[in-house]
Amino acid sequence: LAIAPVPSPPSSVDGFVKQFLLNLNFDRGVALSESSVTDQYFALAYTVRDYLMARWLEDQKRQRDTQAKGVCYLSAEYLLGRQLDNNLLASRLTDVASEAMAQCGIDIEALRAEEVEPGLGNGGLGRLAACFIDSLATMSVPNIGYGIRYEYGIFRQTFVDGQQVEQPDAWLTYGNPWEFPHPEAAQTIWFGGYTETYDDGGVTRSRWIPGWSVVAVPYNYMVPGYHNGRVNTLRLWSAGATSSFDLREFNSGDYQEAVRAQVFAENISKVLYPEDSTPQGKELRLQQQYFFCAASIRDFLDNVLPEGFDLERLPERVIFQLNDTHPVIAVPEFMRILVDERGMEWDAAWALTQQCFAYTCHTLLPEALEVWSVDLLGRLLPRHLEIIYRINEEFLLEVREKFGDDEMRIRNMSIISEFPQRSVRMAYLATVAGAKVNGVAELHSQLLRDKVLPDFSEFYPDKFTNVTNGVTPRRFIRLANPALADLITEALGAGWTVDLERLRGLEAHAEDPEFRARFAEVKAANKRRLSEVLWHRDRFEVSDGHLLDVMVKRLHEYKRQMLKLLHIVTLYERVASGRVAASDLTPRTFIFGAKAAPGYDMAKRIIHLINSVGSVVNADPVLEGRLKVLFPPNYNVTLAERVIPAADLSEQISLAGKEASGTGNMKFALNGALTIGTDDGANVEIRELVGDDNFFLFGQTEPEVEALWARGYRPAEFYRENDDLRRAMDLIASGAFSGGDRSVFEPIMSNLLYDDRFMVLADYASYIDAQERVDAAYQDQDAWTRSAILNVARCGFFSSDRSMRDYIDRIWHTPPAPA
Ligand code: 26W
Repeated sequence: LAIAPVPSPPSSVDGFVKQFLLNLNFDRGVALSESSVTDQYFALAYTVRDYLMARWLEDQKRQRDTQAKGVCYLSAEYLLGRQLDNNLLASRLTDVASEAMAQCGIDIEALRAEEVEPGLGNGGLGRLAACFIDSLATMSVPNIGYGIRYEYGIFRQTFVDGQQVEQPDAWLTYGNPWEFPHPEAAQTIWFGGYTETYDDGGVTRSRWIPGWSVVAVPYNYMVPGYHNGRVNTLRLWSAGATSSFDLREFNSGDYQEAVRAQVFAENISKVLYPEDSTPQGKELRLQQQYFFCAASIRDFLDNVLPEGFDLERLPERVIFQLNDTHPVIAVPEFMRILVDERGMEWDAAWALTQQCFAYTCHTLLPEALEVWSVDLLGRLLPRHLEIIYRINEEFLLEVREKFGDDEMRIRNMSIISEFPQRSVRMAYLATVAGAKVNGVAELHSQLLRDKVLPDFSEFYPDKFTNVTNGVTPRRFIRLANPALADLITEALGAGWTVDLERLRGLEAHAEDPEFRARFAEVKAANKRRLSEVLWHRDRFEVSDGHLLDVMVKRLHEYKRQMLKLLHIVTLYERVASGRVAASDLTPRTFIFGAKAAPGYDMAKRIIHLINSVGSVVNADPVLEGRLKVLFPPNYNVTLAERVIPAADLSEQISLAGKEASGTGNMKFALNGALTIGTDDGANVEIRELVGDDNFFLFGQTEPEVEALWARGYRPAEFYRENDDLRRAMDLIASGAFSGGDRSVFEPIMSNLLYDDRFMVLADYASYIDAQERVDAAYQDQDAWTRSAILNVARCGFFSSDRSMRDYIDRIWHTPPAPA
């Protein structure tokens, strides 16, 4: 392994300056005196890269030499957030870089602000993938993350007259210093065509004659571990045309026709689907899925494995982890390669598949379970459809063997559903193919077994397991909350960042008044810092002394932003009607952050309502400034890193049984916010750990929800019987927040009154009651701070390092890496 010498001693500011100037001059082609902030940002990023490079190359070589078992994480989304700070932190260069930039007369903060975050994900699922690859690198577990290099990530959200307007996220406009394209390693990915049978020495076999192709170009990204010198790889695929110009067409002057193929092919990795929780059956989406799965599987088999590798031993070498159903098409692709291309017997190939794949489910909403119509699949991937049919046929034979000819059961378990149109249930295919199936929190895994896939858990009793989600403490404590990180280090010593259970040590400090005062000062400073960011960004002001009440997550009815809003309107209405004095309100600033899927009308209307209520509430002098509603647009990872450390109260208020896990809930608790939450997802585990005294529980439990549906839920009865609720809803319906227009928000109101799938009205009274407990608790600042410290101390469990250990023990069985 010939690696150029590390440019200079990492600890030396002089060396760093030299390398930075080298990059500025020779890569950007500018002199320092003439350089723009963009030039400086790029040169800084290149410099950080240079320091990581030797490690990266070494780790790739070591992996080739040792062939240790590793994880291929297949995910359509990686919501990475900004890279510069994370990579400085991982490589211990933060201080050196600041000092070096200062010597060059550059404010490093301006360079930090220059980075456009890669928003290659929608929300929880994509951010989870980013946390997991961070933890795997930090734990020195061999891992490649495979995904798609979308040219446009999640849309940029703006508000026009309070309504969401989407702008394209052109994150690559100025280039991307963190990626390494390898066009020479491009692969051809085929689609369409037909299948035919042929005689293979007396055996009839099927083969695929595909119709068209695109190329998949890999882009590699460094994934540095924290302070351990490890650098793993994230490999994202970009689509292009097989041959960029058809010369004949070009010569005949039909330029349009000549570039058509190019444009068509590039569409595949053009844009991230912004739908969240309700997949749309779009052909392009299936193309995206197959595109990155086929490229990744082939890359692993042809380029990562050594030549002549005995495939029978594959389970000793790799596990493909399916992040939800989006990459499940990798299963028939893997079977196709083994059987059609490598000539393996079906049974042997299937046995390998069932050891090499595992599936994580991230939802409970039936409408979010992906299905592909047989019609579409057969057109786009005819051979894969045949393979899926055969997998299903043999699976159903096994079911008959075990349960007899129970036709009802067979129909329920079939990978192919017949209604409303014949289609492939991707979650079922993943469950049959996977060595393990896991949910993402205890409650979710239990509901997955008992409610979503009961027949499967009976058939495969040992297949189902749980791995509760986690978040990386590097990004979400150290980077996002440096003041808290310093306080923790001072109290507990170093080491907690990679061993988060050590936070337990803070329990004792919670009893120390001086420590509490310092903790409270950190929170106050974080609020001031947020206030600056929001002023700079949106001209919002955060008043001193307010309880900061935060609800940030995708906008979805099941998450119940409407419940939060009804609380705000209730407080406002009580004062506006004169029944409560403004001076009796606990001063609160409510912060919302939420993107709605562009086609999700109700969600967009709710955004409009939040903004409309905000405008009225913020302007009405009757409140004496004691309530403020702030809704900064374009909530993303960068903003999350500022909002979460400042929060006092974390809103986790989904209807019980609907939020698979939540991961924002963990980030807030770890940053010393108290949670107001339902018994849902990982809230259940947070509450168990922090204790009832340090958590505001409200709402029905999942069995209570079920019972209410069974009895018959009539939301209008709750409206009629609760005065506060009726007044709040009537105020909205009266047009008080829409300049007298009663029609704009009518669809929201009638939906709540007559449908209310997520039981907002049923949980309202309990929620208001819990918020009154919050107000009361906030009166005693010192006791509140003690609770906040206990939240931090008791949530070490939610490190994604622990999640990785659970995956390793329960699913992957990758041996621990050498120290
Ligand atoms: C485009 C279609 C689509 C459909 C579903 C995109 C994304 C999804 C995901 C299943 C939605 C998602 O992000 N689920 C969230 O996953 C998190 C990580 O496990 C959980 O914490 C959240 O509770 C869950 O909603």
